[in-house]
Amino acid sequence: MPPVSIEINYWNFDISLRILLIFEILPILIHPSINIHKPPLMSDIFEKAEQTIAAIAAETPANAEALEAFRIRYLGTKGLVKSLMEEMRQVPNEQKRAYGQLMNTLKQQAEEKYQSLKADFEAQAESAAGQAFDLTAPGEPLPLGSRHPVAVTLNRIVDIFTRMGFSVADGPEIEDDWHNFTAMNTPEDHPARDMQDTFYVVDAPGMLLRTHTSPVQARVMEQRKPPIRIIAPGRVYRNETISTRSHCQFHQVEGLYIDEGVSFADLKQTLLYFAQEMFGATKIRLRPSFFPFTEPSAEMDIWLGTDTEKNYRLTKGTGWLEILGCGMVDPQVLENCGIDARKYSGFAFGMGIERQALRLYEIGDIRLLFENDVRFLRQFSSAM
Ligand code: 2U9
Repeated sequence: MPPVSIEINYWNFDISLRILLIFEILPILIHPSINIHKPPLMSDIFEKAEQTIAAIAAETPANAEALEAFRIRYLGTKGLVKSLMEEMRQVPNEQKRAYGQLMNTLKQQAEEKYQSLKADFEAQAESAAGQAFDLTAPGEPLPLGSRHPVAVTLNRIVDIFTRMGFSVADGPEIEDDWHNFTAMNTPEDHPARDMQDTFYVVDAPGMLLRTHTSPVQARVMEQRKPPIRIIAPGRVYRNETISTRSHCQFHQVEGLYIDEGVSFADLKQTLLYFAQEMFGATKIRLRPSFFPFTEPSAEMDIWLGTDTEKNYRLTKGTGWLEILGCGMVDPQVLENCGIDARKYSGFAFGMGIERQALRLYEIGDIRLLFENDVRFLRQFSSAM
């Protein structure tokens, strides 16, 4: 039988087949990335990985920007490490293990180089910042605080009495009933306790927040022999409704002078000197009053006059302004505190500091003194 020859003539193909050949199949066959006619050689893939490892070792990024470029080139989401890992699909099973190890080395080396250079550049940047710090430059100005108006007022009072030979004493703010009330001639059912209702410590019966600084003087009298010449400034508490004029906490200065032959004349002269120094007052007056711990007792007023509208308003048209309470220490109080009342006598006085501060600085609301709002306190920055 003669051989059969089949001639394939392109032009014999149907038009749609010819389009398919030219536009769909030919581009696939000639595209460089698709090695249909040339499957990848395993040796090429391995070689490329090894070359990349060598390239990483040879890289020398000189600064942080170059290091970032290094990271993107090797470790980025479209980086070489990732694309080489994707080649794993092409590696025959028996070589996958070897290729996997190569990939581990590659990734590890790229990571290690990146991390160590990153630490180097960060340290360099830090020390460069240190060098840029000018030790001779003037410092940042620190905002200066100022004394609280209550402290300024108290300091003035303390200063005047220390000039007269009084020393400052202090004691606990949580007191026992004896020192706060009973020793001060205010036993449990005394009506004066109503005016000095306070806060009681629930877990410690008989303990309370002191209502005045008198227990400080009582404690000094228990411990020392006369002559005693002390002032006791400090915080005190009362169960008061808080308003513009009163608060449940405030500060007092109390004074005590005990010696042989101390008289009401001594009290008067001491407090006149205080009024002159503190307020520039020209005269004082003493009005009879009552306190459980002094007998006789008095309220001291200073003369302001009614010349100015302010003085008229402050003194309610009388010219006199009440400043403090005072009196001769009740002999029973001396005895309560272990002092022989037949041998010694003394005078005492007490004043509220906030009240003086409100008047001195013309502050209209006592609560401002306890809020510690710097916009308020800043206004006293010139006071000492
Ligand atoms: C002892 C004996 C007597 C202290 C005194 C006052 C008068 C007085 C008030 C002023 C305004 C309290 O803050 S205030 O409400 N105080 O009027 N205080 S005599 O007498 C003492 C103190 C201690 C051992």
